[in-house]
Amino acid sequence: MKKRVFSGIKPSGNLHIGHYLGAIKQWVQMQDNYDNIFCIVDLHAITVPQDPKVLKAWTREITGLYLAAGIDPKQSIVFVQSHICAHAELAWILNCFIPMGWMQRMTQFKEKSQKLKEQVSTGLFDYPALMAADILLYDTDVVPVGEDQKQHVELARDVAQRFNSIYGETFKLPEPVIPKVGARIMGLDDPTRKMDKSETAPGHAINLLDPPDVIRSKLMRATTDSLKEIRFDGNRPGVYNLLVIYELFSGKSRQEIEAHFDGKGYAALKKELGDVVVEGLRPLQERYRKLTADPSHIDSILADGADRARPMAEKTLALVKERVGLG
Ligand code: AQP
Repeated sequence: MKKRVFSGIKPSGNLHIGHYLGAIKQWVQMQDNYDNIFCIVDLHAITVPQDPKVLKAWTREITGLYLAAGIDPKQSIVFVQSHICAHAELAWILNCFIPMGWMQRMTQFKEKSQKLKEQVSTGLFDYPALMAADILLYDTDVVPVGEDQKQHVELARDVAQRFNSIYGETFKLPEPVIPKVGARIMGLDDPTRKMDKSETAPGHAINLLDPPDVIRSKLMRATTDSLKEIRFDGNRPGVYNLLVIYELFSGKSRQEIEAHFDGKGYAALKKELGDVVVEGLRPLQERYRKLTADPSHIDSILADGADRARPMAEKTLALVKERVGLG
């Protein structure tokens, strides 16, 4: 029996290279060795305001990008979270087992609520309960995520343990898997902050569907520092971030990269980085255009994915309701 992977992305903006290097690339690499479920988590997206038409369009765009990046819908289940009611239903039940103190410790809520102030929704606070439901419904073993999501996966594990200790073995305990390199790709304009899809500053992120000239010009404007040497030095966040992106797209070792750029300046680094990123994204962009030429193709993949995932989710939910005494 293969171990099960569950992961997802919110359709709340353009996917960027942080999503690719921190999440999707890992999913593709792990695909053959695991039993995979990849979700487009639209219920999570509405924790902040969304335009309904744009939300639907992003849901389909992200599905196309999963497939273009190499997720095979025959091998892996790909579906939309809101197509399976069990996610919202289990989230409500888990809410009743998660102490407020656990939720109040979640750093992502603290950061996001500072920006939104009194407009912040209860749904955003409750985000980790819904994410725990997503993971626990499918007997998930492994959750590949970027560093920012580790705390949420740990909460899913804690609530599973708590529920199991009250009602007996019900949920499998999931483990987060964080990539060694690329777990936190930083903004090009401000390398002290995570590359973020809700950040709209034009030089912040390289989106997966950006044309080559846009990619090159964003990189040429990326923040560096006033030093000269091109080295993997975590204390120089701008240059370090560019080198990590270069490392992940080129597949070269850090030693090779430092030797290659020895004596060269930042303009050369940015230019060559532009070349590797453009070439790295070219096949994905070409596949995306082919896959989305017929929009009904994406919809039929999502319908099939929901049909395959639903019985698993409903089985877990029925067991939970029985244990709790509902119905
Ligand atoms: N910059 C990043 N570096 C590495 N991994 C990243 N991920 C996101 N940004 C980076 C990983 O991608 C997966 C899906 O992310 P998500 O959609 O759940 O949330 P997000 O994109 O991280 O949300 P944002 O950027 O904060 O956008 P909004 O403002 O729309 O909510 C996760 O595994 C994440 O770690």
